[in-house]
Amino acid sequence: MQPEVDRIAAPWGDRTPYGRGAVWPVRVDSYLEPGVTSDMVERWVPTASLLHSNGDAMDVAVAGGRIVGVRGRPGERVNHGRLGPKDLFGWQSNHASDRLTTPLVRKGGHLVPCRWDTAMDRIADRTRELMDDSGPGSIGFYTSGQLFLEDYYTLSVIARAGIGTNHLDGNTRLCTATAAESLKETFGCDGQPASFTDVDHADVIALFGHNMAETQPVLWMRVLDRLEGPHPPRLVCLDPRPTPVARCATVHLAPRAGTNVALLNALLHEIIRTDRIDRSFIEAHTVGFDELVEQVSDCTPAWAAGICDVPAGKITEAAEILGDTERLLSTVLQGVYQSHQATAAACQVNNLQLIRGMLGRPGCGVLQMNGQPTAENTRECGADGDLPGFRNWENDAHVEELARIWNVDPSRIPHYAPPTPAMQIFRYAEQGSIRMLWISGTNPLVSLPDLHRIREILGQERLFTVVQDLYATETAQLADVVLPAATWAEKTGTFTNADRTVHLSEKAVDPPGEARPDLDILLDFARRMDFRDRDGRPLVAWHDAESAFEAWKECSRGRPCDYTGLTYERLRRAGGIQWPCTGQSPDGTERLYTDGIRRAAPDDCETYGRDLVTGASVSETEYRALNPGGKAVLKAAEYVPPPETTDEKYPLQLTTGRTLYHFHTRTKTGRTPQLNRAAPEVWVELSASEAQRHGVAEGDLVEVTSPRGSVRGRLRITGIRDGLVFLPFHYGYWDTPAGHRPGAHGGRAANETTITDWDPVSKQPLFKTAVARLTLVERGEATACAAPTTTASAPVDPRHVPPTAGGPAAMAGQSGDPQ
Ligand SMILES: Nc1nc2c(c(=O)[nH]1)N[C@H]1C(S)=C(S)[C@@H](COP(=O)(O)OP(=O)(O)OC[C@H]3O[C@@H](n4cnc5c(=O)[nH]c(N)nc54)[C@H](O)[C@@H]3O)O[C@H]1N2
Ligand SMILES: Nc1nc2c(c(=O)[nH]1)N[C@H]1C(S)=C(S)[C@@H](COP(=O)(O)OP(=O)(O)OC[C@H]3O[C@@H](n4cnc5c(=O)[nH]c(N)nc54)[C@H](O)[C@@H]3O)O[C@H]1N2
Ligand SMILES: [Mo]
Repeated sequence: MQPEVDRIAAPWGDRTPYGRGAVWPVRVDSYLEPGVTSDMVERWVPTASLLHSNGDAMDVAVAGGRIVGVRGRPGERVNHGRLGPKDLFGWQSNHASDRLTTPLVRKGGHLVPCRWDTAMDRIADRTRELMDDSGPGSIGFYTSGQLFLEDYYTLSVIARAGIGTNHLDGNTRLCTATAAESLKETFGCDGQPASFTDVDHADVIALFGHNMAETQPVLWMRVLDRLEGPHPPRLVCLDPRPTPVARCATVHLAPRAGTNVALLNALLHEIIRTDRIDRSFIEAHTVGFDELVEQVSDCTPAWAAGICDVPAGKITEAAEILGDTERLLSTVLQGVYQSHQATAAACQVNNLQLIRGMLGRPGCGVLQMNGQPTAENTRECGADGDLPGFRNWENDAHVEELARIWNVDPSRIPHYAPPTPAMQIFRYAEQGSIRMLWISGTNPLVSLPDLHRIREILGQERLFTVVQDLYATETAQLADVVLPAATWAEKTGTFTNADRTVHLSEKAVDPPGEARPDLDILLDFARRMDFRDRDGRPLVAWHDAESAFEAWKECSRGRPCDYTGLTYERLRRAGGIQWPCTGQSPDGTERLYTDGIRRAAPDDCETYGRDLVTGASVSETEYRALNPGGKAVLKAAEYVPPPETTDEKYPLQLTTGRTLYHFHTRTKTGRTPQLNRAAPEVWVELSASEAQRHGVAEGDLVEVTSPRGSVRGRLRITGIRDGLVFLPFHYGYWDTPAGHRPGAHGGRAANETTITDWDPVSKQPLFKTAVARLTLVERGEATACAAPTTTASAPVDPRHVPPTAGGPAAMAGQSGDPQ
């Protein structure tokens, strides 16, 4: 192993191969800012990464009251010391010179600095006024997957029992709503079945619409190390782009965007036809097998080949690999969740695991992945469209239990209808029934679909908006009140990664200026509003992160996400622990469903489910008849074509997504020199033959236009499937170079082009299936496209494109186990 590596040029660092069932070797990655050596570090403060859902555990180096670097924690189950490029460099954005340092209020059309009292009073006054005049339904909250558990739980209590509004959701609706929904539909309840350690044991790893190499680089290092060791696993990849995952796959299926269900139904068809199924498992643990067999009976590989434009032989080959293995691990992410028929497709992956009996054993399971670092907590705490503790809003006993915990009357917790999904909250704001929207830790003016519309909604005079963020984002600039938040390493709290690992993240340094932890802001609001329980005591009875955590533990007791065995002290000593963690399982729980399905019984389940094609609710009576014994439900779905189809005017399919070096709307990674230099500007991906058809070449400035709007960027010719154009969605307008203006012809944000539409089951917006046309704006001549060359955007012809590298500024340490 080299002691130092340019982690922009080599994002995954050096290999430490290991064999099946062995322990993944330790490699400690570290980065200290120039001029700082480890003997100058005064303290190392434990936390985990807040720039993806992997939960990479790390120590923050502090010197002179500042963060000066990070290093991976060798003893942690998730990363064994490794860090990804965003983990290594991204903390520098904490120190950006344009952090918000005071609250701002709108005066005469401008945002001007003010005191905390002024800002908070303005919010509390408006809340009271609206509650009196229009009722709690006029107030909405749109939160995040990037705050901490303690923040979400507090917000959930404030919104649901304090104000009594049903309009509370997270940007998790754009992110992991389908993960949650597919787990509810199949297993009756949210909760990740598998564990990251399943990578150590699997013989086949199938990645469905998941570019793990770029979006969970440390988990991908684990896969790469297995691929180089004895008995390597085979990979199956379903993705229309030549991602690093696709390049390592034994079979890469690159379907037409929006056709996942057709492909998955054909895979199920083949596995059933060739009798590669586990009949005793199906019998013991599932219902619905006959309906599934019926649904996929005509879905031959030849049929799917016509729909997906994938050779039938490749589908058969994939089915053989998936069907023959003894240890199958599947992962699912946005290529499924944000594509057409999201929940229907995600459920077919669950079905694949179930009919093969691949669940609850080492190497066998499904990871319906999370994306954001704390999305799991948004879901658990009910700061999204769920009740806290995965409780069922239609089950009166669940609502009563919650009311008992909060000591309020059950009627105070809205449960007359399902909690309002984010896209509907924006719709209500558009129509004028929601008059106040409190946005925390998310930047909808870049991340929501169809930005033209979102700009109009948030720009309305009659809508009072509060934005709680670190920077003056595109969204903050339209707010009535802006609250400066402290973030990761400036505040204490817990969060939970995609395989249920809970980490404690400790405060390492003070926030800049008057910025305050999100929890303090919420507690301040609760105090000003004077919310009371039914005995007249404060509804929110906690005062800091640890006491909020203790309150949450009681709410989680007996639920699938049981935290009662955890304390801050235990997390401090042991590092990450997987929930459920109770008196009976003090060390946490590696896998769910090791001895059968546990949470699908009608009295226990989180939902009675929905029809996968129409989204129509299944009634309690129907569910009791379908699944009296609380087994897993094999839910079948027919393929239906995507809502937008290509035509003469819009001949290309359009999809959007991520690159390794940036996080979302770039508020952090755009302020990190090493990361921003690696991918400084928006680009457009097209295949070589499609480029030829359009008469455009690498480096040309092109415009991508959909029925909603357009984006301008330089062309990168890659191995993406023909007929598809890809835009990264990271680029907004806060650091716009000349020529890119919001809403103007040729914007910079991919969401100028995306559609206002969502999955009927999970209500997750469709970011990955639309149509567009592409036109030449200006020849590139000698100008190169700045898209990364190390990732899915690698050029097919690298000759005239400078390779992505970080140089001396990106050299990071890597070493074996220090002990
Ligand atoms: N570097 C980086 N890492 C991140 C993030 C980030 O912004 N940057 N964000 C985090 C978050 S919040 C999330 S949600 C995750 C997302 O992580 P991923 O889901 O891995 O990332 P995406 O790029 O959104 O989409 C994955 C793939 O879906 C493919 N795809 C598009 N349309 C279709 C389709 O119709 N069918 C199939 N099968 N595939 C399709 C795309 O080609 C793309 O490669 O990443 C997390 N990690
Ligand atoms: N076209 C297209 N659009 C997409 C996607 C796609 O693939 N394609 N993916 C979707 C997905 S999966 C996601 S998750 C969303 C992400 O979309 P957003 O949530 O809008 O993206 P971020 O840039 O992460 O916004 C988080 C905001 O919170 C602020 N923040 C960070 N830490 C803290 C904190 O501790 N406290 C507070 N108060 N604020 C903080 C950041 O500065 C930033 O402004 O985008 C979605 N939009
Ligand atoms: Mo996400």
